[in-house]
Amino acid sequence: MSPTRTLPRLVGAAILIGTIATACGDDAESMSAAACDRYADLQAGFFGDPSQLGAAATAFADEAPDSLDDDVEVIVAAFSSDDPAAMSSPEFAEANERVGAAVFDECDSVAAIDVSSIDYAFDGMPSSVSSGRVALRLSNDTESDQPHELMIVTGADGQPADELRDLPMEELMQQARPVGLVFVEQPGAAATTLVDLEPGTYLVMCNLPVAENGEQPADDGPPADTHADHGMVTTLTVEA
Ligand SMILES: [Cu+2]
Repeated sequence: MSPTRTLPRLVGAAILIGTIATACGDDAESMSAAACDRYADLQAGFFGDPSQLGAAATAFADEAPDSLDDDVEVIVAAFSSDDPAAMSSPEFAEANERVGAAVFDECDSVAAIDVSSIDYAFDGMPSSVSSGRVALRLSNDTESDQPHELMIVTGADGQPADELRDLPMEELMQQARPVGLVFVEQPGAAATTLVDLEPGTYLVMCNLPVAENGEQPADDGPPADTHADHGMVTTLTVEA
């Protein structure tokens, strides 16, 4: 075969390989729709059977981009562990923040909301949002070494948010159904959730106890004030 006839074939093959390599490269570098769906499933799993969280994390890992492999491995190990401390390590916080950033930047959503949690308020939380999949990133900007969370709840029996809000905390938690949660233990860290919100009114709150000098109150001690008692509570209207 003459060189002049071989060349076009080689060029053709190179273009083909190049196309395939580029396609794989894209897939490997960013969050696919399937990866985003599995991340939303994993987040919803916080409110289901805890023994299924490891499987949900693995399902996400199967779809997550290769570029996040190391971080996803840390997340799967933490979610599969019987030791709750696995989610308190700085290594988990960093991996969770990086994966959350990819979700926040790359997953389709009706709104991507960046909220700062301070002592004691949510900064940047809108009062309304369109229904559908919302990406919500919470950063912990405490100045007193507090962990913070953002929990989205609705009435388990259809109670409107305003009615829930007026209840004492213990009763509120009995009557509320959580639909979204982001927890950020380490000051300066951030985490992201993907939550599918239906139209309605919701309460957004941080139910963690106020810590003294960074020390959480003992479980068997007197009931502590919650961050919500100090102002970390607001309503969210989800428009149809
Ligand atoms: Cu808080």
